[in-house]
Amino acid sequence: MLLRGAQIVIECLLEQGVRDVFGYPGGAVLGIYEALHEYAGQIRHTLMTHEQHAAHAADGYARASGKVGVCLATSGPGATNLLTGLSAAYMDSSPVVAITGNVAKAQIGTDSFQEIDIYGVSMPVTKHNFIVGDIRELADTIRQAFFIAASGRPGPVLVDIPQDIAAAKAEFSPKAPKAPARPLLADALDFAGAAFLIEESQRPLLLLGGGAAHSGAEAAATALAQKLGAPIIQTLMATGCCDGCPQFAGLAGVYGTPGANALLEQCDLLIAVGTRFSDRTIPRPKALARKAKVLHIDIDPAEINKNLNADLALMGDAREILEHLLPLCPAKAPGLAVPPKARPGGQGGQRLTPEFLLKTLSALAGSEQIYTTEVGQHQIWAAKHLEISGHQRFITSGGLGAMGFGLGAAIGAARASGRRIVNISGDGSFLMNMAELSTAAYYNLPIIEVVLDNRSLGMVRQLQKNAHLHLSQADFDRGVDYPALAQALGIPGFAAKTRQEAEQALAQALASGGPALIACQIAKNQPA
Ligand SMILES: Cc1ncc(C[n+]2csc(CCOP(=O)(O)OP(=O)(O)O)c2C)c(N)n1
Repeated sequence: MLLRGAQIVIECLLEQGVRDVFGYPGGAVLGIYEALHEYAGQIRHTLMTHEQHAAHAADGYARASGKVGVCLATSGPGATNLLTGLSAAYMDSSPVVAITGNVAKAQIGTDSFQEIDIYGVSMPVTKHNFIVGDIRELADTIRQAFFIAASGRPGPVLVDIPQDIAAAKAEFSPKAPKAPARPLLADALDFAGAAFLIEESQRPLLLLGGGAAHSGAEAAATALAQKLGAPIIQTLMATGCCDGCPQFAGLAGVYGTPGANALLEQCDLLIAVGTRFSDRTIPRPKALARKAKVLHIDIDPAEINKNLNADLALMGDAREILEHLLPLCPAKAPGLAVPPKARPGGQGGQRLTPEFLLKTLSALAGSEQIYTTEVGQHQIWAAKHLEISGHQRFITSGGLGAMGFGLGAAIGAARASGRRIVNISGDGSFLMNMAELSTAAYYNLPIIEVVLDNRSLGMVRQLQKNAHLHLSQADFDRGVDYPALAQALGIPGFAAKTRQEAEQALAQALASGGPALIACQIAKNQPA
């Protein structure tokens, strides 16, 4: 059939099974928005308040559903606004396809209105990107973008479509979507070597990263840890993966628990699954590498020996590799004891503390709860104190650490799952993206925004204090009435200063089913 480029875009999205798009219109995407209107009822467009959050929403959608998330923006400022969101998806290996409009081909390179070389600018923060120069290539380019985003180690892909390509006509014939490429798989020799390393070890330890969470390796990792009598520790990206497992020993790294970090020092074999060994997880790689052998399991060959040298690597999907490895490994007597979990919870007398709040939330939340977070101390408290089990999920910006991520991701996750989302925020992060509450309100999304109000950019404050610097621009008390602000946006707002008020507000907000905000006043000085 003969279709306009913009219609071909929508046909290709439908072909890929896309039913949700997060975006913001503008001149260079008028054609695509026109086509969206023509196809209304087949694709649901969520109009965000900022393109950055459209990219975060696509990312949150992908993480909550396992499918590719899609965002759409106009040329120039619309496209550049996507970049932080794409960077977050890139660093956390989340499959996103971003579609941007651009000025007409003839205007490219003339400094025309809202013209930006988004192809050039997005190159370092996307897995791959395209600019479509010929209408006949449009459909296959979009298909390729989905294939690349979801294959191997997932990531964001950008497709830039000049305005005249969206307006031009071409023949379109549907094609079945191509399944993502199967990851590399380690061979029998690699597995034999890994089994030997494990057999030789006295004190094995499992470290799970985002790749383990992404591939659904929880059960296989738990089974392996139990067979080897080995504790499991995790990076921020794997939060919630193995919370319920008796072998689970907490968060590793800079903000990790002392118990988990001590295990890193004591182990003689580190079985690292789907982690890139970021500096936040392994701040002193040399100290660790001297003590322990490293068996690195990862889908991306570029990760092997990048930040930490591996004695052996098994390349492939984390779950598949662990499932293959399990029967090859000998059962072992425990070498390292699992330290008691550091979850104080009850401390602080009657004061409202993050621990109390997050534990209470965990107790009240149902088995389908999805948590998202912004970035700061509240993010670390959430990772440490939320009790995540079963189908519950934890979605956070681990690599880029982008304040503003959470509420956008919550909107995407709500669209993907229909489940209730609780976004854990700080007051600084909330002030960065609060306009997005109007999106939650407008679409009546089941999102509860929990603002941990410490009247400061707490994590910056903590860094300044730890480095004996002056407290510079880290404290602010703008006297914002958060509940009133929520009400102005059309959603219920609660203020909690005491434990009792927090408990009541959480219960009411959780019961309401719709969007809500709870502002919880907590102390300024509490470290993450
Ligand atoms: C977009 C962005 N700008 C700046 C930072 C640096 N930064 C990291 S944590 C933080 C403070 C966050 O404050 P808040 O949201 O109130 O959380 P808290 O640490 O107080 O829990 C800042 C400014 C960042 N991560 N992202």
